[in-house]
Amino acid sequence: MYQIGTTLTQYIIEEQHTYEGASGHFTGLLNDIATACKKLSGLTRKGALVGVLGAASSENVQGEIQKKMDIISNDVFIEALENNGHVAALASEEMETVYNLKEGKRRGGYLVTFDPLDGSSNMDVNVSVGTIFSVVKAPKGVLNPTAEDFLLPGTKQVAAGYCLYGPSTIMVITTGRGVSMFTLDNSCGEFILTRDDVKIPEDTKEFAINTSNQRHWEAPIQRYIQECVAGKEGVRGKDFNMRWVASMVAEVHRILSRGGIFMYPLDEKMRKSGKEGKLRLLYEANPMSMVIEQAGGLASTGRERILEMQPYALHQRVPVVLGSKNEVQRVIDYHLL
Ligand code: P6P
Repeated sequence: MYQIGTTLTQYIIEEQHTYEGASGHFTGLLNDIATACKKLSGLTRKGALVGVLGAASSENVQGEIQKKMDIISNDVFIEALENNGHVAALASEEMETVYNLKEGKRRGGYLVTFDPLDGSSNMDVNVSVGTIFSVVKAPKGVLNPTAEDFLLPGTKQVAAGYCLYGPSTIMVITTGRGVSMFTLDNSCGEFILTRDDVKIPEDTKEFAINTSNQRHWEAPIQRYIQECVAGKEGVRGKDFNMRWVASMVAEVHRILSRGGIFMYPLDEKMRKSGKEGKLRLLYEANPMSMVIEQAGGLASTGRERILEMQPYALHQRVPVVLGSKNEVQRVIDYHLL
């Protein structure tokens, strides 16, 4: 446990001292990620003032029209991470293939996968967006890692987290020893520790799902949501509230802050189009699942633990049910019936 008010820089350096023989590369990498998030916080705040809103003229690998900020934020992340010798390669929602470092740039011991601006369509309507990142160890002695090197189960992540660009800019990090939250103090440009060892309430009265897809849901999800909506007159015996921000970072942060369950399940419409879910495994589901589990929650596809899945593709999609332990377990149990 660190004292509230500790800066992220101090926190990371102290953490380094607890790892025997630490090289400092991990420390440097987390600081580079923080630098990228500070820059993105400034850009997202300015929005239209710097002409970063609206669509670019390109599509990403998902077939989604890229927003100008998607491309700008991807470039900001690459520029912050490729120059200091802490990473061996990068992968992103916004790039079809692995980003190998330019000739002559020092390679480091980590691979970073990121969604530079998750929920970016919310930028145009001034609703919170965020960055999600996942860190694994790079293969030793490989100058240019390939996509295969990124395809590790989520249990192999050495760090994961997100940065939420909302009324405050809040960075949430886990290195496998609990979850810490840092709020950006714009007056000094430092992330300040505002919550440490975060724990999610095991029960909740709040669910998050895009109910416009209801007619496509599978039976276990139909049942779970119908019971929530039935409220205290139904089998649950209590009323529920619903939230849907369409920005996973905002939903997860709410759950970390006060509990809840977030679901983007597989549905019949996805099945018919050959999709395995909406959210991406490597740079949305895995990092968020590590954060949620480190805070005492659960993260499942409904049928298996997300962190134990063996990825087969960089941009693989996966169903997601995560949040308060007892609610997620109930959804898992409904899938077993
Ligand atoms: P829908 C944003 O595009 C995202 O990947 C997540 O951040 C968010 O939870 C979800 O998709 C929103 O999906 O179908 O509501 O637009």
